[in-house]
Amino acid sequence: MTIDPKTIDSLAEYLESAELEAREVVKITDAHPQLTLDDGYAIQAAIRARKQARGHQVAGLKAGLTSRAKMKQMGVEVPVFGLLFDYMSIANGGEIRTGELIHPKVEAEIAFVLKAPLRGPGCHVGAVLAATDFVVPAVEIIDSRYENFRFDLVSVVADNTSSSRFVVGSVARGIEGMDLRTLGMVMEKNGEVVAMAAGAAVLGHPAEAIAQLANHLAARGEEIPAGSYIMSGGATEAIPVAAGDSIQVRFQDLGSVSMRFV
Ligand code: 0L1
Ligand code: MG
Repeated sequence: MTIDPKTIDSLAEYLESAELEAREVVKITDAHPQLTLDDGYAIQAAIRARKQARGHQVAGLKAGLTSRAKMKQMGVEVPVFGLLFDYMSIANGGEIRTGELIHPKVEAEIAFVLKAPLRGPGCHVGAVLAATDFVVPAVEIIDSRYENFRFDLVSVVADNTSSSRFVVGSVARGIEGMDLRTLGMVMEKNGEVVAMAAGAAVLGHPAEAIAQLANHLAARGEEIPAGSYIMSGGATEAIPVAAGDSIQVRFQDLGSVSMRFV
């Protein structure tokens, strides 16, 4: 850690206020170029503590920047991990108020729900599949608090990996007989196809993202608890949306997920 607890708290306040006030800010490494990835995760943990102190609960976990398309789009080489909170969950088919967001983008994801805890180190795709209760289709709405989505790895981790809203579809399926690598997703914006992908776009297999999350948490003495909802990361690049837009993502074998931006 290169910063003291007071600086961690003040950077958490800086980023969380930007989120809650839907206001973009300068990336934190401009003023603090010495920050490390561990510092970024410490700031993210301080944001979690601030939300929990106000009565919010963690509703899930996420891996981000897990596809080549996303890594290329954002100019990074490794995945990141973040938190989803209760107020971020929007019903399938529901409305998302853009006035509460800065510059939202959407991405199609496969989400996992676990029936057993997952603990690293050494967690792998096989262990994730054995611990999976079912998978559900999902769309994540990301909304970096940084100007023009311009950030580095440390800054985006501190900003809770741009978590903002998420929508979960209503078809849940056990993974028996499913090949998540070839599972297709087609995203339509206002009725036009804007992105498509297969599950393998996420680190070769979306379960790999969950394994990497378990290994990341293990290095911090934590595990993924049974019952957790975890988003494996956008298979497609992220698509910008604005008020008036409708998004529908059709998932092979998993139904569809839709929302309207108002
Ligand atoms: O879920 C994601 O892949 C987003 C991670 C953060 C990067 C971004 O805001 O695009
Ligand atoms: Mg995502």
